[in-house]
Amino acid sequence: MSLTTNSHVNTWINAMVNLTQPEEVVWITGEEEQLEQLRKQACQTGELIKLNQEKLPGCYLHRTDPNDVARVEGRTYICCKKEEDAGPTNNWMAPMEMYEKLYTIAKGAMAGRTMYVIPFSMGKVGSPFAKYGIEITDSIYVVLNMVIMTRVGKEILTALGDSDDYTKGLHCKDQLNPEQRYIAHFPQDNTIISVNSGYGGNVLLGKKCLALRIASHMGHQEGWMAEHMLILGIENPKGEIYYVAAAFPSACGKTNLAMLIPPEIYQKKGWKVYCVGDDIAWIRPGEDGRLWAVNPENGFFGVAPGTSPKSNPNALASSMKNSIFTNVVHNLDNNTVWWEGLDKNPPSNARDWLGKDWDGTKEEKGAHPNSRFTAPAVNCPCISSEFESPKGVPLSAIIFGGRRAKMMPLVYEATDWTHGVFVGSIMGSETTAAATGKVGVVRRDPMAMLPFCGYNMGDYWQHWIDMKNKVEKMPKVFHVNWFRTNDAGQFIWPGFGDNLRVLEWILERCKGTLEAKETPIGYVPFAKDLYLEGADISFEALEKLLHIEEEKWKEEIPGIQEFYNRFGDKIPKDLKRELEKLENRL
Ligand code: GTP
Ligand code: SPV
Ligand code: MN
Repeated sequence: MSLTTNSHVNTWINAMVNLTQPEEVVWITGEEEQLEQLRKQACQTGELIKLNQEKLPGCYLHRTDPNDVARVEGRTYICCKKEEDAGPTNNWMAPMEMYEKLYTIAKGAMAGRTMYVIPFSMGKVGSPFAKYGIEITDSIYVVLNMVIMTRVGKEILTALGDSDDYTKGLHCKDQLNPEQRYIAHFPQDNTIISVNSGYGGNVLLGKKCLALRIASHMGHQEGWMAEHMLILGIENPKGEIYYVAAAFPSACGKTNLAMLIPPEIYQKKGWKVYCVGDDIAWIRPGEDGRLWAVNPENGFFGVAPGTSPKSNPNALASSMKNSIFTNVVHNLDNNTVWWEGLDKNPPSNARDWLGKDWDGTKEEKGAHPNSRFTAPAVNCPCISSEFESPKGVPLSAIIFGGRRAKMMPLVYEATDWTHGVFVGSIMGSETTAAATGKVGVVRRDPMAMLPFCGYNMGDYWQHWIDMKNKVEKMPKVFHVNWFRTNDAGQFIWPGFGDNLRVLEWILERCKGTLEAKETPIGYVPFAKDLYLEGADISFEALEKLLHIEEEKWKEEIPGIQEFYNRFGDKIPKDLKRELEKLENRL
């Protein structure tokens, strides 16, 4: 029985039922009773393992197929009408061709299975900026994750009314065949189809697929921006709160920065940090001439390894109830979970992420490097009071960052907005386990959006540049790198909570209260202006982290040129000019 009289929705659902041939259709109402029934069912089939309910109330463990552990960028497509609108950084296929291919795969794919219909909202239901979607899936795991990551239930259908303004998402696990795995986006039809995967960003269609790829296209049309950014609020001892957004590539520190705990000495002085979002920001010009950001998500899909009471106690606390763990170690002694970096005591009686016996003495890791927790945002001890605010928070600064072992300074500031867009466009970062492929190779990842921009990246940069005509008081733009290493391969900057020291400098620059050093790449702090009291780093080491190695920067130029050349006419003139200016200054 359909939960709505919306004929657009019902026509589409009927077509998908005819195509996929499920045994049964279940609409997700959002009611706890129904969800509890689904959890029970998933435990019976082994899809979920119910964890120790005293230590981890409401928590479950899931293992994905071993060949299905990360996003698959090579199999992710933007199927707009014209190939040039997808641009050189996206895979493209003509919409008709892709529909045909995927409908062939989806045909009968739910035979003998149940189809779940999930009405969901990205953003607060009823807010003018919310985007509604309906995901069809044959996976209970997807249902339960979507319930945490988005707003799910009947109220979305009420808010949608008779409108056809919603994203259609079809997900079929099918055979989990990696050769037939496709994550396809049809921006002109507001449609997403994902087949043959059961993993995170490939199948939780509200997240990367809707809130970044489809939404970036919408933002381009409608005059706003969908970005791969955390949003955090920083309260200084005077009680003033400033908000910043930061774009780092996958597994490069967004969740950590979004929930950071100030160093003790900062806490004593009265500094506080509030998390608004850890992965996605929708950013619009506000009526007051500033840029405002909302987090369209409702939970965190965070990297487990490295999350510890020391590195990120807030993320850990968030995942201690009503959460789902994916591909971590199962501790059989007390029916809890473990991952590398949680503590120094791996369980001795356990199963690894593959479900094999594991005792912590083996060479192989127990948790997959891209193992994750799915945790409700409300669990976060430092969640911002503005988290639910429909208009979001005003941005003082936008911060780009990457994972660079060499060369890239701890922090630098762009000279103006256009230069800031340039700084974002030339971002490079070492690849991580968040996507399949080689790890640790430097690649260009503009604005951390390489895998997530739903249209031509050249047009995207122009859209960024043009925002300055819509906004009077643009945020200042910065670039950070927490990941410089010494000759022994150890991180030099202490990172994590100590990153607040860099944020403090950034806020001072936004207020205009601090001088900075002019360099060929932009403004860099004088080492004396970063507060180091209580930090595990010497002044000399900091000076090195702030030193601009001009020779190494010169070596970057040809790579940037080559990257820009791939965009042909689409490369904004302003960016070409910024590159020439950089070259001349070096
Ligand atoms: P996605 O969810 O994939 O978008 O990742 P993310 O950007 O939210 O990354 P996350 O905060 O989960 O961090 C990923 C990895 O980087 C973890 O192993 C962290 O321990 C590590 N990390 C985060 N912040 C820092 C830091 O300041 N310094 C160092 N050295 N490592 C960090
Ligand atoms: C990322 O890879 O940037 C993530 C995880 O946030 S996923 O949802 O799988 O894309
Ligand atoms: Mn992410």
